[in-house]
Amino acid sequence: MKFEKEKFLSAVNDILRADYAAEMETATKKELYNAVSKAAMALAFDDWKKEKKSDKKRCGYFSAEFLMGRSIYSNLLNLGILDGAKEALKSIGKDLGEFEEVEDAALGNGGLGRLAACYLESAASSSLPLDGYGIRYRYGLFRQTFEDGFQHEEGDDWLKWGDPWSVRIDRDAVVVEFADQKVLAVPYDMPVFGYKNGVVNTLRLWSSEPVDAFDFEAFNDMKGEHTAEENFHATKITDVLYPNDNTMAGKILRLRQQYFLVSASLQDILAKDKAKGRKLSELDKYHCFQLNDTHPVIAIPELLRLLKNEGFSFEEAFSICSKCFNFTNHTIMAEALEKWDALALSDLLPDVYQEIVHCQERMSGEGLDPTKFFIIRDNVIHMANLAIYVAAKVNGVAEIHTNILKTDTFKEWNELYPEKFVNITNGITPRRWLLLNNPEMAKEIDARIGTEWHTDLKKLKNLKPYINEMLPAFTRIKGENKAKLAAYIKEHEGVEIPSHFIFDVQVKRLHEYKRQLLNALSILYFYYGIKDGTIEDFPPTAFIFGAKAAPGYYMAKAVIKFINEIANLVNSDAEVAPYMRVVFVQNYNVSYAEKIVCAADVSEQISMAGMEASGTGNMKFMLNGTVTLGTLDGANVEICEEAGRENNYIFGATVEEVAQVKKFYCPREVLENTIGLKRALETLIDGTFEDESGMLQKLYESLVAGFSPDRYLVLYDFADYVRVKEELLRDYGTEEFNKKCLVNLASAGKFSADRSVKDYAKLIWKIK
Ligand code: 26Q
Repeated sequence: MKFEKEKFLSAVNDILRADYAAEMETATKKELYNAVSKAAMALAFDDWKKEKKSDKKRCGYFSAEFLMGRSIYSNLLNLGILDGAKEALKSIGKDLGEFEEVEDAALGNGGLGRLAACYLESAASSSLPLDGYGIRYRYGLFRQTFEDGFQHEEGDDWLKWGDPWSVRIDRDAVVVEFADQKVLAVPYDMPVFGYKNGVVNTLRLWSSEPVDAFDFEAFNDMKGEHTAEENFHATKITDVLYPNDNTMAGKILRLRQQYFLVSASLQDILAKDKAKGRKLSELDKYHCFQLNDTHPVIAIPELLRLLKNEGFSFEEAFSICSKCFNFTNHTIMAEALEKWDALALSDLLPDVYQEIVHCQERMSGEGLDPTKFFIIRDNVIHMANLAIYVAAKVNGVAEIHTNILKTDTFKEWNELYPEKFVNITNGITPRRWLLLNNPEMAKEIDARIGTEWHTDLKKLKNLKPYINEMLPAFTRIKGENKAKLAAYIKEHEGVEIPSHFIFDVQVKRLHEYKRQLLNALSILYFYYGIKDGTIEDFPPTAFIFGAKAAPGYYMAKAVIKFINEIANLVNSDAEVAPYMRVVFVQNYNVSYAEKIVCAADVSEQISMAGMEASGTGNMKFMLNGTVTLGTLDGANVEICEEAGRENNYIFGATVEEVAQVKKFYCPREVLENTIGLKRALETLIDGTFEDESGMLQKLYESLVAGFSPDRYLVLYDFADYVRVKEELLRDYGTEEFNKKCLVNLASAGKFSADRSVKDYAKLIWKIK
């Protein structure tokens, strides 16, 4: 896009005058942010209109979560006007960097939601017609603080700065009906800009409102006084994102959210097709729908219901659905596979429930063994099974994960429908995760191999001949990024990290299977080793954590408390100060990740093998030239295939070993036989840390007591972890180590989300 500075500034000024009765000189930061954003958006309006009118087959990505982060910088980058806008603002004495105060749109919990955001950007950048459909939560993922080491949650008022990147489209509002309430679904459209290609797709987020702000019927019936209450119930549906990650809450309000999202989206899509004169019997010619995990799977019976209302028979409607829907699974954890109580669902959505029953009957009618294949059993509806039965394709998100789905989790289904199951390894957008977060590194790459890698990440391999020559620039820039992160951490967390320390990072949601506890115990092991002299010349290392725990997840919160206690112990000990620091950053989110990922020396990806479906943080670190310290789990396996196992630090039980070990696992035995482990573990109960809450005690018990102690083999993998970790830390700083970092960067091509969405387009969506 051609950028004309004067024209742009004058557009900004016009918006300031019209919307805020302000001008450049007098506008507040917030007003300026809104005006700059709106002016940029206006530049792409024609492209957006073109896309919205196009007749191509489109895919709808149905997702309860879109973890978009901050939009302004990535949007300006993709519009090709980031530098122009920076210059223009500078010329009037303003700094684009000040918009770093703008809140993230944290409309997602973690990996699954961020993946959806990356896919939207990559599809637009690859000129693929993909639109997102989601929920415009009034409050996104909670804001986290620590008080006395405990996590506290506050509401996330992400709209504080306004929402200039959305447009409310009242004319597209639809009514969504539950047995006990009717609400209005109002869409807010966010443009999704392709990278410098003139493509603008749409993320449509639905907001719930009362059907009539002032309900005349109720008023006439002399029931006017109920209106306020009805308002409250209506807006409540899209009030807040459920803060669970990989666990199931089973709350009815969540079911309302899910149905609200899919019903509004499908009604909207069908109405537009009808207005265009398209035949609904040919729905699959114009649309397909990707169901992002089980959360939007209720779209299947909803489309059946809508099509039957249009006069189709069940079989006709079923046939359409089986061509339109596809399903992605992101987790093998049984707790996270959505299940609904049949009675509750039939109470709330009787007609939808009937369609689920019809699916079940259809399945039985096919003579399938009901002990293996069921949708409803013991009055519980299994949404994953419904999705697999109806969907055209089912995919896992990394090779190893898809294999586990096929041979274990959904083994029977795979035997029944082997052609349904496919793998699409996850990816990340290289625009946000290298160009934008690490611009100096990007420039060094450009200088050597040109800019093609911006949209064809495989081209990074052309860096390989330059690795030796690029090492000084690489280490210099990494060093600068580390200094910047250290300053930010000092300001926001109050912890001093010398930037020559090794930055060893574990950032991701807090979950037992991700084993932040293993990392924590290793830190104590090193700490006591340094103190008692059994570990000499420990390489100075800062252990950096970032993670939110679901508010109701007791063990996860206990781990946060434990690590904060370790941080206190270590950071206030002058004797170890030359060797280590520990910091748990507060409110880890997308924007924090952008700062951390480009400054890390070690990427901790240490889940118990078989548990992490893919991971995408691992890819972000790799792309920024960071070695992985990890297990052979999720996409770590493919990272090693691409970059070479010798260039990463792999430890621990493999999936096969995990299965063997679990047969006769005795953690107490491991504890007795692992040097240094007991000392670290017993800090949980020996008074090293105050434990008024009893949380640390419970953490200890989870590892050694009860029916299935140490479910995630923390103790089992400890010795190997510590061994490989120490090896890594001792390698740090050598030329060989720096080369490993760059080999990782140069080998990250496979993990572009551009590749992922193209795989989806070809194998599943059949769109161009
Ligand atoms: C389910 C029911 C009720 C309440 C909440 C949920 C729920 C919410 C979020 C279940 C799961 C999630 C999120 C799962 C998730 O983020 N999975 C991650 O997906 C990434 C993208 O594919 C993978 O890289 C990660 O490995 C996987 O953990």
